[in-house]
This record gives sequence, C-alpha cells and structure tokens, in this order.
Amino acid sequence: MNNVVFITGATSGFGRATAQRFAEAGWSLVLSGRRLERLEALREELGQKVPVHIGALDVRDAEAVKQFVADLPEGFRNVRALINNAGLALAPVPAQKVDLTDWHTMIDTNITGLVNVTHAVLPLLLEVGKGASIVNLGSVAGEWPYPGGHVYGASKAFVKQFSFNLRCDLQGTGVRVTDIAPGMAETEFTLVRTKGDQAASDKLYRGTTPLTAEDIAEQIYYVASLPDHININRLEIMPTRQAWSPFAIDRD
Ligand code: NDP
Ligand code: 8X3
Repeated sequence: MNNVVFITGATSGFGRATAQRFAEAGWSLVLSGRRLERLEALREELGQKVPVHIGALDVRDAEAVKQFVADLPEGFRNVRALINNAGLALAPVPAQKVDLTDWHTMIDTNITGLVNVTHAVLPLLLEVGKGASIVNLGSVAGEWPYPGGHVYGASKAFVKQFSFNLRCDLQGTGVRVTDIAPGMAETEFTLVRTKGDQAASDKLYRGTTPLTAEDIAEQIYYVASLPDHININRLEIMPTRQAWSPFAIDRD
C-alpha cells in the first residue's frame, strides 16, 4: 500500500517544502491550507509525480476538519505521517500593546487547530500503527522566552508538552510523535507576523543566514522516515548564526 502524508499549512513555507520533499520520496500527499489557488498550483506541480489530494481547510474549524478527514478518498486514508505545520505568530510588540484578537488567533490556530487535526487523523494513524508518525511544528520560542513572544511562545510550549504527552498515551501503538522546534527560518512567517510589512521581513533576514523551508522539510522527512523503532522526541534546530542573548537587566 502507498504511504500517505497529511500536511497542514501546505500553501507556504515549511508546509509547501515538506510536500515537495515527500513527493520526491514517492509518498501520496494530502495537502491543506486556506488558500485554494496555491493548493491547486501545488497539485498541478506535484501531481505529475505522485497522487495528490487537496482541501481548502481552516484548522480552527473542528467540524470542517472532521469532515475533510472523513471524506478522504480511498488511496489517501493510509496516513503514515501527519505533519501539524499550520500556524502563525502575530503582534511582535510587548504584551501590554497587543490587540486581544491577535492572541485569540494564535491560540485558535496553533493550539486548537493542532488538536483538531490530531484528533481527527489519529484513528487513521493508529490503523497504520508501527512506523506511523505525528510531526508537530513547535519552535525555539516554546522553550526560550524573548520580548514580543508572549502567546506565540506559550502556544509552542503547548505543542511541545502535547507532543510528549501524546507519546505517553500512544506507547504500544507504534505511532511516533516528534516536536520539531526551528529557530529563525525565512518563509512568509514574518510577513504574516507583521501583517504584510515586507520591509520588516526583509530586514530581519538581511545580513545573516536563516534556515530555509527546505532545511526544515528535510528534517521533517528524516524523522518520519526513520526505522520504526526510533522516535525523535524533540528536534531543536537553529541557524549557526543564531544563538541566545544575555539576560536583560532593568537599571536605574
Ligand atoms: P508560513 O507563513 O510561510 O506558512 C504558514 C502556513 O500555515 C501557511 O501555509 C498557512 O496557510 C497555514 N495556516 C495559517 N493559519 C491557518 C489556518 N487557520 N488554517 C489552516 N492553515 C493555516 O510560515 P512557516 O512555514 O514559517 O510556518 C509553519 C509553521 O512553523 C508554523 O507553525 C510556525 O509557527 C512554525 N515555525 C516557523 C518558524 C520560522 O521562523 N519561519 C520557526 C519555528 C516554527 P493559509 O494561509 O493558506 O491557510
Ligand atoms: C519562529 C522562530 O525565533 O521567531 O517560531 O520565535 S522565532
């Protein structure tokens, strides 16, 4: 039977590169995201190599997620890898200046959306059992605090602990779980975070060497294609040119 990978947020960045990486390896693809035209373009590109099923899906909508999974056509139900990638950061400003709706959007997408998809796809992963994988996109922000990280970092701390707790419950089923925690990577992430400020996005990545979407896709493919008996619990990946700063001290 063919291997199927189910990717959320396949319309951009890590998700799109991950679709391309799994297609290279001959996996069938289930690709979702809200922007249908981008999914159609990806199906056009990758459908030449492997079977592709697409669906315009907002992960925040639990009923839509459930229905999309229930309606997966034959040939796309043998999900061996779920890549919970859809997510975003907003409001790169101090907590006291944030619009509450931005906090809600991050919680609804990065936490509620991720659990919606996990809950819906889990029965399919359990049917595959040994060798199946859930790969959740956490972040260095889930481990290390920084100014302006507020709810984004907290949502990724949830992803890490949810991943570890899932491992406990899935013990014995053969289904693996990994929290992949990238540092700075150049995608549309900063454009989204700044609500469309291309200059701010360009400035962040200028003069250094961020990770690329393809770098992370390679790691995602790696953890999902390891021999069945190996589970990478957490993989934290930074560009060589990114590291920690000293503690900030408030002085008179
Ligand atoms: P992009 O903005 O390039 O891609 C984000 C993807 O998430 C898009 O495909 C978008 O699709 C999708 N998405 C956002 N909201 C929703 C939603 N409500 N329903 C369905 N899909 C949604 O960013 P990245 O590729 O960089 O980010 C991917 C993941 O990696 C995120 O979880 C992010 O937090 C995490 N990450 C990113 C890092 C970075 O520096 N880039 C570092 C660490 C982690 P659409 O808009 O079409 O719905
Ligand atoms: C995204 C990476 O460093 O902006 O999760 O938090 S960072």
